[in-house]
Amino acid sequence: MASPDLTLDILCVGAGFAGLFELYHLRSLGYSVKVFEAGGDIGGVWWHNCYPGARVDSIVPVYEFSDEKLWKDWSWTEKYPDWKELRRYFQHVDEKLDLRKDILFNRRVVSAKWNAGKDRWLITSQDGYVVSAQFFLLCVGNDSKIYIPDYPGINKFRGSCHHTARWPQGGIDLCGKRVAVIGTGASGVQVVQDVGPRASQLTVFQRTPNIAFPMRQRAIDEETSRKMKQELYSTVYRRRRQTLGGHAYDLYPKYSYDATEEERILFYEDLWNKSGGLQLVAASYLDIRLNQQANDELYYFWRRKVLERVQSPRLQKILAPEVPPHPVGAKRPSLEVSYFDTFNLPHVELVDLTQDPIVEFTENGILTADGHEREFDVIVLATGFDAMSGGITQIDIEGTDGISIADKWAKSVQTYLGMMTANFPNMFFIYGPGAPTALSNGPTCIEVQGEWINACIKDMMDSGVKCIVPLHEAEEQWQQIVSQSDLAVLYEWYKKLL
Ligand code: N01
Repeated sequence: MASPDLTLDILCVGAGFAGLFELYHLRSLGYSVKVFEAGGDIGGVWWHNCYPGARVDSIVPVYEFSDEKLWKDWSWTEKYPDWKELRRYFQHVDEKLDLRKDILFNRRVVSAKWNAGKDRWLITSQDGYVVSAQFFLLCVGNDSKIYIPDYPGINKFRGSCHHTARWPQGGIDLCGKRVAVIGTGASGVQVVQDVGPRASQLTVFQRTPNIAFPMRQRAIDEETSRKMKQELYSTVYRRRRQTLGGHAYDLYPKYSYDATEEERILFYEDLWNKSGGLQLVAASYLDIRLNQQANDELYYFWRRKVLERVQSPRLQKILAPEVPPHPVGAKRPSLEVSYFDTFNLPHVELVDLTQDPIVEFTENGILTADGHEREFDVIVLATGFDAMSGGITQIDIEGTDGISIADKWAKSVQTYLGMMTANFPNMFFIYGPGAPTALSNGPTCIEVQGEWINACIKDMMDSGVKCIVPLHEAEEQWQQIVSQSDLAVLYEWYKKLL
């Protein structure tokens, strides 16, 4: 076994919200902590996701740290800040908490092995640097491993081709360019509405229509910000820990069909016009994700709104089909400002991949099954991630039984409390699989999990316990709770809200 270049109490991987939270708090407890970050600066997803139009879909101040020393002299300019403002926020956090001195950038962790004799992890980065640490914290987020479909000829294309989460840091000038966007998730929607008006030609390749909700973006002036801090912030930070999704709002404490049809329509109109955003699902009726009929009703409400904005009957059918593509909220809702209007522009084209799949990339563009080769200057791959577990399994982490985390989780992800996994002692993960994660506002989930992990580490350190690992039985019990989150369990939970 290689001898370490550095010996620490704790090594964190990732300098986004989770890694910074852990670094600050664990360092304050007196432990030696470092963060290894694969990217070139702090911010996690907000360092990597600098594609045109990237912005957050949770509102501020919910989407930030709750620590008063950070928020008291930080003012946002928009309800949903863009990636540039989020990066400025992270710089502010760094200045306040003096974090950077303990972060090593451009240092990707590639493997880790538990040394049972010493009760420590031996962790190696891509450049061969080896760290010995008692605790190994994976703060890699749920969307750090990108997914690129295996298109034939993908390397043949001579123009520029980038995944949204690996967008060149210097940006690309897309004015007057022929642009393709593959994928219509949250990232694709944002690229399309941003780039559509300035590209000379934009072709969007859609596999599944996006039931995107209106963002209802708003500017925040200094006076509003001051008042919000004075009157709202502390309440928001207490409240966000009490709700299902870690936001300041929660499901409306009434079942859909306890309301009359008129009441339901007015309720949706109100949500649509006043709040928009994730609230259409997350502040909707209690059973909106459980009752198919109620869910369909919301879909058709949404569809009527979209049809009013899209002129072409052909595009209407592809963007907002008669049959719901999936239940509303089954995929995390995306937010849009002008996404649907963009398709009315004469130089914007929509390809329905269910009818005309991509056959291959060519030197000049993309060939679809109908024999049409479209030429592009830039191809944007908004094709998403190996989400949840991919950021962890891409690191070659070997457990006490010699089996890697990738092999352990190959068939199904097993965790205890969504923060640990059996055979991997003293290894914690935050905002990862088996936890609220995608259903929850990031900073809320990160603070709740981070506090639990920090208390656990402190307890162990204070009492001289060297090692903690979940029992297989405990893991199985947790797995049952997670996978049995069926209607009955959810109804029980929701009933508590009534
Ligand atoms: O990724 P996605 P994303 N051929 O997985 C399509 C957060 N986020 O980067 O739906 C053709 O949602 C795929 O099609 P389908 C947010 O949490 C937040 O957009 O699988 N298409 C889909 O359309 C979000 O949930 C913000 O049929 C293919 C798209 O690619 C998460 O990140 C902004 C394909 C992938 O969508 C991920 O969002 C951005 C193929 N072979 C991201 N494979 C905000 O804060 C995949 N697709 C607003």
